[in-house]
Amino acid sequence: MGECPVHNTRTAPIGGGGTKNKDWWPEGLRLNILRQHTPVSNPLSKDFDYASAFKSLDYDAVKKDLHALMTDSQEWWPADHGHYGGLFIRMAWHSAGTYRVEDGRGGGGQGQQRFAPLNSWPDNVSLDKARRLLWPIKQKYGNKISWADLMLLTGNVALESMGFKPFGFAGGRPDTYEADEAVYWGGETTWLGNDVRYSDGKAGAPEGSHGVVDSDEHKKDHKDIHSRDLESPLGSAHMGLIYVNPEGPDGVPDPVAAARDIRTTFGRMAMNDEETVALIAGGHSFGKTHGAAPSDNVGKEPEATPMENQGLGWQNKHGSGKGPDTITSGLEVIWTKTPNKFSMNYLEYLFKYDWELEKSPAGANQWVAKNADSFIPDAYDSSKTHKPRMLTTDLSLRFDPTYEKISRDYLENPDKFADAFARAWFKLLHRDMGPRARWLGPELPSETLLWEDPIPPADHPIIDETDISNLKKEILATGLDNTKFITTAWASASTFRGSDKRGGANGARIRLAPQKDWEVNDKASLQQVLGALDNVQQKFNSSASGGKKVSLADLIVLAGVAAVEKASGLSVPFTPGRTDATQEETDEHSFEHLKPHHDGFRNYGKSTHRVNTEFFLVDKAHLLELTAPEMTVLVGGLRTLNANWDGSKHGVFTKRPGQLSNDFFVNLLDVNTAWKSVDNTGELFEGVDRKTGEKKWSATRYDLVFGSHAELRAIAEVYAQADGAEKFTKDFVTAWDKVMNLDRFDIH
Ligand code: HEB
Repeated sequence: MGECPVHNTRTAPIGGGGTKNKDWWPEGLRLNILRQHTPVSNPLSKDFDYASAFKSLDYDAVKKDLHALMTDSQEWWPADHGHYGGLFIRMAWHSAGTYRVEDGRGGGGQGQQRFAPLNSWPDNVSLDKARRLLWPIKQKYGNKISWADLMLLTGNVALESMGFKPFGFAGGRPDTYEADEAVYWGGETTWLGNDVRYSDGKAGAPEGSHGVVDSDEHKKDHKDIHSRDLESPLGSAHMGLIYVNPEGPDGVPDPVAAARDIRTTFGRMAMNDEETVALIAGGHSFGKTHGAAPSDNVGKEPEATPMENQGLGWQNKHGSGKGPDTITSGLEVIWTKTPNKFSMNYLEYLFKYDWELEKSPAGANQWVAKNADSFIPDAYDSSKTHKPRMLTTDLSLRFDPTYEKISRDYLENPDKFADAFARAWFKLLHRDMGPRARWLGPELPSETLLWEDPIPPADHPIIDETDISNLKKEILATGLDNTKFITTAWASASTFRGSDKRGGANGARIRLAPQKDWEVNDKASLQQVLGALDNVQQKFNSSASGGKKVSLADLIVLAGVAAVEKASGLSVPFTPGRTDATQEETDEHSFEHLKPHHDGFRNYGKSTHRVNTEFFLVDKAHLLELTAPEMTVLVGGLRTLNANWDGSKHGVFTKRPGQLSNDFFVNLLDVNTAWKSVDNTGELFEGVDRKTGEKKWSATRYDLVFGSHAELRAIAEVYAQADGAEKFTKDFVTAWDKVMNLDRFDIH
């Protein structure tokens, strides 16, 4: 650990080794995140459908095996206090807890804890053992249960096995088979560093922190632990931690300052103060921490451990290297007197005792109950006992005034605490699964939760082919500019993010707060479209036969379909069945995280001091689950359709705007046009005729990147070729249809 990953020259001269493009041009735009998790990296057949495999799983049998595993202590990695529950809860929590609400990435939905960097994160020490303990069960049930589901279900069963009743469980998380490169985990180059995330993207850490200090000038920008701001969208205070430093911010044992970090990082996980207290107090009702001796006894992490260890990292040469000699966090704490049984002891001790700072055997800051007897049973030696102990971050629940109120309330109301913990745990495990249509298995809660972004089921017959073609005529007869139907349909569908499966056109939430007021949605034009479609809807719903109804969500997409058909002369598929959610079913605060600050498809937003405009386009394309060719064809098409958010002409390289054509690519690649930057920020460009100097076009970075970036240019050429026009319109329609249906988990 601790080796600088960017200056390692020991790479093989074969097999893709050597100095690569990302080393030569570290700031170059990369498209690699648009081609991950494709069939070529997946050993399962292309038509393997995880949902149907899971439905054939003997769920009760898996749970029975998991229950038996909990107390089946193995010699190679013995169970503390005779129970693996604590270890498995930590595994599940660290699997799900990487989720960040700002971009929806991270989380337990893909089984990524099996792969780097997560499998080797310093915060995930010993979880390699937890997963290996699970292997016989994974092996037995095969493809019917994914690792992603199994790791989380095991956490749930651990709770049950220790006397706590969880809120429910849903399966349905298909595995991935390669490390996910799309998540920004931070810019630091040392484990546990935080020199970049708190200094506005510049490397340079404060005195006494674990980060790397490489410039005095940057040091003074780095605000102290009481005022610093965590870089967006990160959810943790250090590179390689799930949340915060257990010893306190940057190792300083200050529970109040630690509370500040906890609030920020748990907030990024979509948890409020009540949920945060419930999770920490609930979680630390179980298990123990491990710091039998200094961490220099511990070998390399799984990614770097010698081959003979078969992926089991952190080989420990202290004593037996396991059981009582285990070194995980370097802290040595047992919170309660029944670590393998749920109780109120954690909160009880938190307030009952005075806490005194001490060093763990590994030298880390932790707290011991001053005036307590030694009554907590040792994990292995029945003749030994311990005093209650806590981490700095546990004391935050008492010494932060807001957390204190909540903690005392939970202590006095055990049922309320149990309910809050059960709900927060369920949310933690399921937050990135998307709508209930994806939730599988016999243990779904019957209560609808607001954070599900519920979509009501259709309570009426759905429109048929004849209705669809009549409605299209009605829509076009409103006389509104076609472009407005296209931008509205795009605005509605393109809130979807594949990371946590939120957003999309279903629910018609574009007519509700906060979406109706987002700048990119051009309120005036949106209201015009919604008004017109509302009339179409009322007319249809009051006269249709057989109680049929059309939802506004369907009409918004259908209007886009009708407009694209008119602009292209092609027929565009449409699948009805969306319904409309209400404002009460919409958590405004939570939906605000879906707000686009950039949308290159509508030419919206520009560079920040850390990110060039065109990177936002690729990032958005990734959230829309688009390939590089799909991204390309959509941008080119939307430009000729004149669909810029503000009606500007940037990138509208055509003499016939409104008609779907490959003109964007033909004109962009026209060698007779010379481009020059026309503002001093490098955001806007003008294209002039090389001979006459006459101005022909204007463009943004979103537009010109398709001519300047070699791989995007290669795709653009395909669409600009003599044989590209027809392919272009067909591909555009296919990609358009894909975006419109990204959230249709009810039908696919
Ligand atoms: Fe925890 C453990 C920290 C939250 C659950 N943790 C633990 C440890 C530490 C921690 C350091 C130790 C490790 C070892 O082994 O050594 N946490 C922490 C922090 C936080 C937390 C800092 C924030 C504040 N947890 C949490 C949560 C949960 C948990 C939220 C759930 C819910 N943990 C846990 C458990 C355990 C731990 C169960 C035990 C494990 C065993 O036993 O193995």
